[in-house]
Amino acid sequence: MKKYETNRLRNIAIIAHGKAGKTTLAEAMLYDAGASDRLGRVDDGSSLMDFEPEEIKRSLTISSAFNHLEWDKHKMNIVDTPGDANFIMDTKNSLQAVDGAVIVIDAVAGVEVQTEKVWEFATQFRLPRLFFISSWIGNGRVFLNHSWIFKKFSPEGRPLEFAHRSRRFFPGILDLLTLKAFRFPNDLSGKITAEEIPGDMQEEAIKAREKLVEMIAESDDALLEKYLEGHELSPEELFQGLRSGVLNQEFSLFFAVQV
Ligand SMILES: Nc1nc2c(ncn2[C@@H]2O[C@H](COP(=O)(O)OP(=O)(O)OP(=O)(O)O)[C@@H](O)[C@H]2O)c(=O)[nH]1
Ligand SMILES: [Mg+2]
Repeated sequence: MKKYETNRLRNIAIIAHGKAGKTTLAEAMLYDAGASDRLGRVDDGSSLMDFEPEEIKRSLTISSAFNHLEWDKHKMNIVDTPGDANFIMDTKNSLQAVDGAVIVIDAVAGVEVQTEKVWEFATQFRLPRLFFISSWIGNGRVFLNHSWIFKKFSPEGRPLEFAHRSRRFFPGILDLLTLKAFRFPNDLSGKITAEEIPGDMQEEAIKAREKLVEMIAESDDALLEKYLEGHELSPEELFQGLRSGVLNQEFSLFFAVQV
């Protein structure tokens, strides 16, 4: 078995309200990283994470499942946790053993009872966290109208991505760091194409990027000084700022891709 230095190991839990899409996200991560050669699905019982007979029968996670993948020379142990209220203590137990958490929020349902519960657990264990917005239905507005998610959990949080509003482009995202539009294929080929952001969305994206960069700059004195002097922050500086801001729990970031 391949060995990894401890600084290249990450234990990450996926947490959320029931049915938000945790297992589906875990399956997509495993597939995308090449840890699995097929995309497991909860709906047809082919999930690698929900493998217990009772889980397959009920199409839901009953106890935390573990799997790992390699990404950028790091080993990531992924813990897919239950979101159903009956099994939420299992989730709490799993959170004691991880370095960070991804909180999945269904774009349509928004913040639900167990979302608040798992947020409390993550706070209790002082875990750095990211948000992942699932189940976009081709309408970027859904996400924009969810600014109350930010207000509730992370007033300093910012989106890294917007959903692309154009039907022609969907499924796709606008990446605010690179200011590029990325289009996902409708198959599982993984061939993502990058394009310019369309004119009618540019102003909005640029404004959102300015706020994101300001937030990143504020997380680090050296970056803030450079930013206030009017210098551009390099992609590496932005990345490092994002990383330390999330690790120090100064802010959370919002990703949104699963459709
Ligand atoms: N369209 C769409 N459907 C999704 C997405 N994510 C999950 N689903 C569907 O939502 C349902 C629940 O998904 P799961 O991945 O089992 O959700 P979960 O959060 O693991 O649920 P529990 O384990 O019961 O807490 C399934 O029917 C999925 O196919 C998404 O991003 N888009
Ligand atoms: Mg599940």
